[in-house]
Amino acid sequence: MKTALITGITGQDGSILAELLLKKGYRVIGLMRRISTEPPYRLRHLGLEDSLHSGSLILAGGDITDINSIINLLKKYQPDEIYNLAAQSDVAIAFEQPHLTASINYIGVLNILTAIRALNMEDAVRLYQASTSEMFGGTARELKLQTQDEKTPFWPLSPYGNAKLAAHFEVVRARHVEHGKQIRTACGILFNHESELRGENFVTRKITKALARIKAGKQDILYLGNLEAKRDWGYARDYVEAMWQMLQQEGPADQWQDFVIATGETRTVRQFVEAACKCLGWSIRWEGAGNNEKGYVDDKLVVAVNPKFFRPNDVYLLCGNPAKAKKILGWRPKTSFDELVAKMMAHDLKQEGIAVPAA
Ligand code: NAP
Ligand code: G4F
Repeated sequence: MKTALITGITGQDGSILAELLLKKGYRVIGLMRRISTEPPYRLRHLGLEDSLHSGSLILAGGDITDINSIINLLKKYQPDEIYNLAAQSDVAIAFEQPHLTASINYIGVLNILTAIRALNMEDAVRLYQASTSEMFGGTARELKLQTQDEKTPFWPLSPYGNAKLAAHFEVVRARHVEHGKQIRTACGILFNHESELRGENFVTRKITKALARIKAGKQDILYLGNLEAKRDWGYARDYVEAMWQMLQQEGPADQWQDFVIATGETRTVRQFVEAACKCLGWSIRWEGAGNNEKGYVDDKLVVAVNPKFFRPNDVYLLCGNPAKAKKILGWRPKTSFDELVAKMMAHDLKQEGIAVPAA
């Protein structure tokens, strides 16, 4: 039985990856901060409590910024694979808390690499790093690139992107060490991926949750920031498959590779709102522009812009080209944009007690 360590197990990706690895027969160890709710609601939602009781899923207390937590975990559980998903993953918060973001998103990775080396585990372990399309940041605007792939230059525009880029290069460097032991590492440069378990602070879930509440008569208006931003949105369940596939690479460490994981399609935040409204049978009519733009359903105001949700710098266009992942890993997204929105909308309607017609 293989053992996998997941940092960030209480998050969207960590919980869905845990479910996948348990199905594959792994013993899964999850690093969990003491401040997380217990048992974590996403793991409960996925019905993983039995795995906790049987011991195939173990939640171990610790913090990625505390190197002792990592050393103790590696010593105790001797994982074959480490998935480093722990992060301060909210880009807007990163502008307000850049030091905390750097500490979790960059120093956290250094802690893992240092612990692997200190315990002489370089040959025994494989490391997945959650890199991000935010590292491409301004490439569309500055370099006029309409899609991004593994060869696209990085141009981060946020403290989040900066910290993730530093971590990315640290992890890439670990497999190219010239004098010393190399570690088998892979970075997944994942574009935005969402699900029913997406944090409510991210725009897609904020939209589906608010529209369901508006439908239920519990909320009047959904306030958003930049409606023009374009993102390449995929389904998280498809994306965790790619994480696992990346760690099944063969050959010596310096031949391991990083992969862009994306759908290859991009849409504005405004289009996401329209698609979510369509699931409710609503047709939204936009009036005004910029800070005064408003969305009406019939004559009811449903969406308005609030400048407090604008960021000091925003990434205007992300659209990944997953051709390399398709060719080498055989990975491709299974869930379409419309299916993704429908799944999220149906989940949030159900949470509001609204019956969803069978598809
Ligand atoms: P998420 O839902 O925000 O989950 C983040 C996880 O990190 C949570 O389990 C959180 O624990 C944990 N964490 C935060 N600080 C920690 C610390 N100091 N020590 C230990 N754990 C800590 O994020 P996600 O959407 O699943 O994303 C997973 C990873 O992929 C992140 O690294 C993110 O940056 C990256 N990524 C995400 C996307 C995307 O679109 N979802 C795209 C590209 C890359 P608590 O429950 O205690 O807060
Ligand atoms: O949903 P978002 O907060 O996601 P963002 O910033 O793209 O970051 C997510 O994806 C990254 C991968 O590209 C991950 F690395 C990262 O961890 C995270 O998972 O915002 C998407 C877009 C932005 O342009 C934002 O300005 O939506 C725009 N937006 C407009 N109104 C809003 C809002 N975003 C949020 N969160 N809230 C709003 O009201």
